[in-house]
Amino acid sequence: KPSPRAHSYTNYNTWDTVQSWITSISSSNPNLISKQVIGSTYEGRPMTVLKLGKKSSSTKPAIFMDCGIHAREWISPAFCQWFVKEALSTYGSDSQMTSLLDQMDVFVLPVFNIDGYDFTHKSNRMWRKTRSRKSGSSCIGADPNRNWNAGWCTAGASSNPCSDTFCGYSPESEIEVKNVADFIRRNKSVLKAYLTIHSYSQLLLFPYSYTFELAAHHSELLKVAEGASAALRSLYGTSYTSGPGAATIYPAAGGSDDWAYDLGVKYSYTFELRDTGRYGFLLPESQIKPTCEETMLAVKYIAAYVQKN
Ligand code: ING
Ligand code: ZN
Repeated sequence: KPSPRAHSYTNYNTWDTVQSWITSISSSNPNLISKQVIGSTYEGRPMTVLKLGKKSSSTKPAIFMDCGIHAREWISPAFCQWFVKEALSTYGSDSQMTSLLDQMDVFVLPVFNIDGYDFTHKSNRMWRKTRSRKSGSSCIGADPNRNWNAGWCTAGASSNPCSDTFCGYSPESEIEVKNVADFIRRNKSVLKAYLTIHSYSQLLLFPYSYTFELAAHHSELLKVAEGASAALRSLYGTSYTSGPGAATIYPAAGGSDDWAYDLGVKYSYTFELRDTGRYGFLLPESQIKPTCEETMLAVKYIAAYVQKN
């Protein structure tokens, strides 16, 4: 088996490279990272969650962040890798990161839809869904952001297995969704925020997407999103729009942020990173660094808010 190409924070890494990076970064930083496998993908790849935070004798509140729910949104896994690097390299020098990791844990799932991500590197760059199969249909995969039990398949989703927004045969039919939902349910008592990273459109979305009804905490969610967007814009002028999913992008049921919010994780946000369509999913590697740098400011803004609330 050939060894994977070297890992780089400013390139789009293949799954094999990300997997080796997960192993090496966690073994080189045992005081700040631990890892746990939360299950396997449909094709049998391990889903590993990294837990970032200073070890503590008492239970710490936590934030969960996933990247790469959709296979072709390559800037998203690049951001999770960048976040982990920044957390480790600025702990002890950046006062905000130090206090965050002293007081809270941040769970990071670097690639959610690993089978799909691997498929975009090897066969079809524009693949979005999982890679599950079911007898009776020749079409492969379901949309892992339509498969959560939140208004499941009632809006902006398709029951046609050949559609790119296929909601799946039932809520959590996709093993990757089930694994993450189980992890979030298990850790529900400590989880204060759920962040999920997508691209593209430059939006900071929050519940709801499955209905036009406003979330119970709408005003606060909007205020925090606007603060985070302003922080992001301060670096390179990149402009983001904040709002509830249904009204800001489109109605779409079965999304992870709506599900986490209805479970009780109040600060639940979907990021749609760069750009607004010039390159779309094919964002050039030259934009990885500025995109990740500006996004760090937004994520840190939300984390700081959650930490004090
Ligand atoms: N956008 C999201 C999608 O799954 C979204 C938008 C967010 C839908 C939250 C539902 C809930 O369609 C992309 N680019 O994937
Ligand atoms: Zn997406």
